[in-house]
Amino acid sequence: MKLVLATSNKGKVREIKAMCEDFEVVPYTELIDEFEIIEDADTFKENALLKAHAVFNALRDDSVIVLADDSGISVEVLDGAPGIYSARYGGEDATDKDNLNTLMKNIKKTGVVSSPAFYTAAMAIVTKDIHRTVHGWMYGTALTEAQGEGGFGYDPMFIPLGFDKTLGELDDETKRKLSHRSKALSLVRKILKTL
Ligand code: ITT
Repeated sequence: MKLVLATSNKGKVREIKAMCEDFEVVPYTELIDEFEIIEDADTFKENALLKAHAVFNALRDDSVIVLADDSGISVEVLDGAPGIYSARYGGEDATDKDNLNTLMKNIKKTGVVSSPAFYTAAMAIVTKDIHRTVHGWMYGTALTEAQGEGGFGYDPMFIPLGFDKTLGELDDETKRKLSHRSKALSLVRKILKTL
């Protein structure tokens, strides 16, 4: 089965490919030119659907299965921020590093060195006949100092529950076993089986 990913985030592509070795996984940017998708919905779920529909329509191929991932980190001491705004937390053209530094700085400003936090991944599957969404979560602690270089995005500042190292220090295999993305993907698989 071929899955077209509605993402241009290389970290997501790498992780989804590693978790779906039994599928042919192709980022949409290998099939058509990358284009901007305005993610202006209020929830992870609606933004995931928006991305999946945009790519499905752009591909002009009724036989494709499109998978989108909208995700982010929510920090308790910041009342759930950045949440759906995770990709642009450090500004319009922010890099992953800018976002990471902004989040650590803003947690520090509240006077703490760490805070409970969680990642959310909403995934949308769109075909010519269906559009479905699922969610996965990963709980843990957000730090004010980055540790390690592994993973992507906010991983160097996030310690998953039950561990004493950040996702920047833990190996890819460990993240794969417990991540929000892998939990959502296990539900995606159940839906794909019904197609
Ligand atoms: P697409 O919309 O093209 O998929 P994006 O990077 O803009 O790519 P999102 O809008 O879903 O994706 O934003 C997700 C943000 O949350 C982004 O800054 C990621 O780096 C971060 N993020 C999501 N999952 C993550 C993970 O597993 N580890 C670290 N950071 C993550």
